[in-house]
Parts: sequence; structure tokens; C-alpha cells
Amino acid sequence: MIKDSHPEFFEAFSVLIHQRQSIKSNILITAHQNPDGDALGSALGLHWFFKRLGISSTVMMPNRYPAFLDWMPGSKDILIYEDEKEKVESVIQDAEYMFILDYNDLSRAGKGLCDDLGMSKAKKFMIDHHVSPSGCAQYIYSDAKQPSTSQMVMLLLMELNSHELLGEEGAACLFTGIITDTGSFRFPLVTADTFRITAALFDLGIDHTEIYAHVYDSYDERRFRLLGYMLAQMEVLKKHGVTVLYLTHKQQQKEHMQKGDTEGFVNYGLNLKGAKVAAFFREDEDFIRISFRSKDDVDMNTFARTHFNGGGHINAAGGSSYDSLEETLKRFKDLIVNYV
Ligand SMILES: [Mn+2]
Repeated sequence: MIKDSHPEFFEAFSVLIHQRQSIKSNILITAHQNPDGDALGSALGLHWFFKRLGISSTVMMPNRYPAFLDWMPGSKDILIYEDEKEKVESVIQDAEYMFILDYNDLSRAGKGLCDDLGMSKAKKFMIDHHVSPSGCAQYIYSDAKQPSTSQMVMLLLMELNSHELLGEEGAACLFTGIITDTGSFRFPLVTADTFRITAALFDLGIDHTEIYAHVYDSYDERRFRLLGYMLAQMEVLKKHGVTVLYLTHKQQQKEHMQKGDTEGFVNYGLNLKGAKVAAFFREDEDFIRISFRSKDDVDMNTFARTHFNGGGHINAAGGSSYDSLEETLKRFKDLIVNYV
């Protein structure tokens, strides 16, 4: 029970929803840069809950979200900092309460926005499942054993016996966050709780087949062309169970890559028989974005933190490199064979 594990957060959240008549300004709901299904899902889920409770809230993302999430109920009203800086700054200034969802340090909101959020006088509530939260919020519900932030939002609302207020719209948003952050219920952190809360989302009327089609059957042709390059040049360190995947900047330019086209590419590396670690390197103009995935107890969070200025979860982490692609790949291979 959250009431026992995070009593201060639980108490403050309960007070917030019970004294709703006295909330004058908007509640601001935020998530991390490069928002994914869980960032959007948890934020919009909470938004629908507040809406039906009679509290108005504004969902704000640091930058654009991938197009396959366009269908999500309420997504049209999301404020994007990158596009509307001034408007967002005034919303931040007016906010009495702020929610920090699916990230645990303001720096993950990105440069610029991070400072604005830090200066805000709003009471801050954090709900997040990444390791090592910073103290940037007054009330923190952080649990790295949870497979998604959307699950945490649902657990909270169910414990308050208020989850029915989500309606079908809010339930669809949380379901999206749950399936995208768990690889459709297959990652190790999934528990019976995940299925219990999913059952409750079904009771709220979600159309899971339709949601799956939105999320998984809506890829652009570009994605398949890029996937072709990546798989054709894949390197396998068979003895160590490591799959190395990459895309050059040239290849991305040739196919006019857009945000989200390579979402989840790293997971293909773990589909290979015997693979324990997969790494995907995407060469941008001035640096290399890296995604790490692993199975079992191979800790990619520590690996990414130590060697590639990043972090995340044990089985899913990210990082970056400012060396050339060639140098970065070589450095990774040298390090990982001694690590696994
Ligand atoms: Mn998440």
C-alpha cells in the first residue's frame, strides 16, 4: 500500500483531491524530454482523473511526442514547451501544484525548461519508477520496482477508490503506458499487480485491440527502410551474448528519418537467440544517442552511468557519446565484453 510505503505523498495527494474547491489555478502535469508512451499515458491519465474530479489541469511536454501517440484522448491539448515557450513559462509561473511524472530529476526535462521548473513555487509531486530520484519535489512516490509510471498512477487511484473517474479515456492512456513500458507485459518487473490493474482498466471499457493497432500497426515506411539498414549491419559478439546495432547519420538522412522512427529498435537485439545485451547507437549530427537493453541481472544502468553519461533502469538504460561512431562502437565492445 502506498499509504504505508510513501505516507507523506499519499497524505498530501489525498488532501489535494479533497480540498479541490480551494484550488484556484491550474495544476501543471509534466513528463520527461522525448516523451514516450508511459510519459504521455501517465500524464494524460492523471489529467482525465482530475478533469472528472472537477479540477482543471494542463499537460505539458518538453518537446514533441512520437506520431503513434497522436490518437491518445486529450493529446491535442498538450502544451509543447519547444513550440510555445512563453505560454508554458506563464503556466509554470501560475501553477500552484505541479506533477513530475516518469522522471526523477528536473534536468530530464531538458535545458531551459529545467530552470523554469526549478524556479516555480508550485508544490511538486513526483510519481516515477527510475532509480535514484533527486529531491526536486516535496512529495515523492518513487519505486524502481514498478514497471511503469502509468501503473503507479493506477495503483494510487485504486487505493483511493477513485479510479473509475478515469473513464474510458483515462484508462486507455494508462493502458498505453503499461504496454509500451513493459514490452506488452513481458519485462521482468511485471507482476500480478500489473494484471490486476489492467483488469480494472478493462472494466472501464478500453478497447485493447484498437489501442494495440494504434501503437504497433501504425509505422511509416521509413521505419522499415531504416530497420533494414540496421539489421543488415548488425554485429554479434556471440561468445558474450551481445548484439551491436547502429544507424549512421547518412542513413537517417537518406530516409528522412523523423522522431520516433527508430523507437524500440534496440529491442531487436534481444530477440536474437542467446543475446543478453543489446545496444543501439544512433549517430546524430554532433553526438551519438545510445540505448541499452539487457536480460536478467546484467545492470545497464550502472554501465551507462559509468561509461556513457547516462542511466536508467537495470534492464533498460540510455547514454550518449561525443566520439565518432567508429570510436564509440569500439569503446563499447571493449568495455562490454569485460562487463558481462
Ligand atoms: Mn516509464
